[in-house]
Amino acid sequence: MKYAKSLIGAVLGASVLLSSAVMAENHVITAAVTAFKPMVLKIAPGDTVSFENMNGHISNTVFTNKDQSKTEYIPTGAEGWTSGMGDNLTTKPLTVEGIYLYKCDPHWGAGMGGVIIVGTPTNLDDILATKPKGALKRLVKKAKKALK
Ligand SMILES: [Cu+2]
Repeated sequence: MKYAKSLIGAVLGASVLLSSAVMAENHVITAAVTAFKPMVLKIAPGDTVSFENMNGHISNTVFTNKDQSKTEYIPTGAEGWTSGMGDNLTTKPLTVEGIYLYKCDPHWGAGMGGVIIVGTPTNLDDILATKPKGALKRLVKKAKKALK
């Protein structure tokens, strides 16, 4: 009896996993010269994102500050990513809701970065509280505009 119950549980669990896997979508962001297109992408929790045409580019959620410390502008509990130079990358399912900022290291000076908004932008105030400057400020502005 106990065995039967756990078996039913396992089957139910597997079918829930399967249905969420079927519903999850993959979205494509294409690197073009010194821009990611689309620059702002809104997706549902559990979706994945593929970065394509990445020859000469990097997709990186780790930002280096002036004092060489590192900051990730992603929701608490989320996992960021850093692609290899020139590598196309597909993220793991982005399950934690919020705003994810990323940049291309070689072209960050030209403002090459992007915004992925997963579900509800839970960390918008946290990001604004860091008083972003320069290209980062521009990214946050785009995010806010997309949320209106
Ligand atoms: Cu680039």
